[in-house]
Amino acid sequence: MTSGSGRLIVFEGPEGGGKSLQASRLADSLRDDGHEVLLTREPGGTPLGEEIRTLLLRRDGYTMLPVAEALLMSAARAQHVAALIRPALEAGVIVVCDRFIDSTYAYQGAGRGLSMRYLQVIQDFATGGIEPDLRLLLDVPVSIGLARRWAERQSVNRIDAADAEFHERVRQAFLASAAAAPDRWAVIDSRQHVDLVAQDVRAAVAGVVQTSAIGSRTEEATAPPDRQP
Ligand code: ATM
Repeated sequence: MTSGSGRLIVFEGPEGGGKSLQASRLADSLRDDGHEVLLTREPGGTPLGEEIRTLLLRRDGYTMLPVAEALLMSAARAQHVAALIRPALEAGVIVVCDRFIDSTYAYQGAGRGLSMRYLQVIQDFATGGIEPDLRLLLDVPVSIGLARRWAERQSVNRIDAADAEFHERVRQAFLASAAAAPDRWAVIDSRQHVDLVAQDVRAAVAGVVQTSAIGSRTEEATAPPDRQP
């Protein structure tokens, strides 16, 4: 569980699932409901984290060992948790984060083949044990997701450019994590229209956050006429 009275809701999944758009739509709809929301992302979120992101994702950059990649992801996360996420949670804010620890397990663990045991220790060190209240897995088959990414060629990053087998291991790792802990994950089919994905996201989030707009809209829509004032 998270610390304090806030909530940590994270978007996870393979490439091309539309996480950034859905994270932003969720943040807007929670704000419309009157919640205070912090929308952020990993790697990134802080000035240092965004610089680390540039190092990690540039395609004209360095040869990078998997262990260096894992430690840089985790360094950015440590800064992010200490400077932004933990204080926000303690202040009762809903934090909506585009990727978090499960991306490290999927990409650096299953994708790159690093030891899960070491990765878990590093994540504890980086986060101080903060866990998401809900993980939204925006799932999309690798062929569709990568085609969506390559359609905007200029935005393809160093990790996107890995081979399809790598991305398949990543996707399967996310699906396996979600299947092993269905109370902590909601799996959403990202092949749907973006509006339907957004509806599924809001329905899943209603389990961890008071979403007055959803509740009242549903009640208005379903209340029989004789119960209306
Ligand atoms: P976005 O595509 O969600 O912006 O994330 C940037 C990349 O960072 C993404 N790569 N691709 N392809 C996933 C990768 N990533 C990791 O490999 N490990 C992590 O811990 C995180 C947070 C992201």
